[in-house]
Amino acid sequence: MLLLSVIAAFMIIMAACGSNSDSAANGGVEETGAAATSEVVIKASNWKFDQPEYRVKKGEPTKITLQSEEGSHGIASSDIDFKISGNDSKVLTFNNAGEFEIHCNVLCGTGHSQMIAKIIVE
Ligand SMILES: [Cu+2]
Repeated sequence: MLLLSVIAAFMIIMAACGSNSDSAANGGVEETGAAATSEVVIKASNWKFDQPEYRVKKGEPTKITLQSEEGSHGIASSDIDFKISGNDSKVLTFNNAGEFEIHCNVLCGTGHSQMIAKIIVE
């Protein structure tokens, strides 16, 4: 009986871990092909993004547009599955609330490492 409950507890823990790792793998970011209900424009220049933080609504398909206004830049994140290069846009749904760092992922010159901002999912 004790053994059974230990096995049951173990399976519950495994199931919980399994569902967590699914959303952790991409940080809860999905590209579903759904029509966007809002848009966030991120403007990049040498060597900054136009805002320190960008806000998106959790669970809403959001069109994220990157405009490289000066120089060639990109955005990536080490927290979530998020990557846009040059002048491009993607419709993404952010399923996890939180603050996620984004940075330039194109070696663009002396200020490259200062090109850091945040996406706030709320
Ligand atoms: Cu850069």
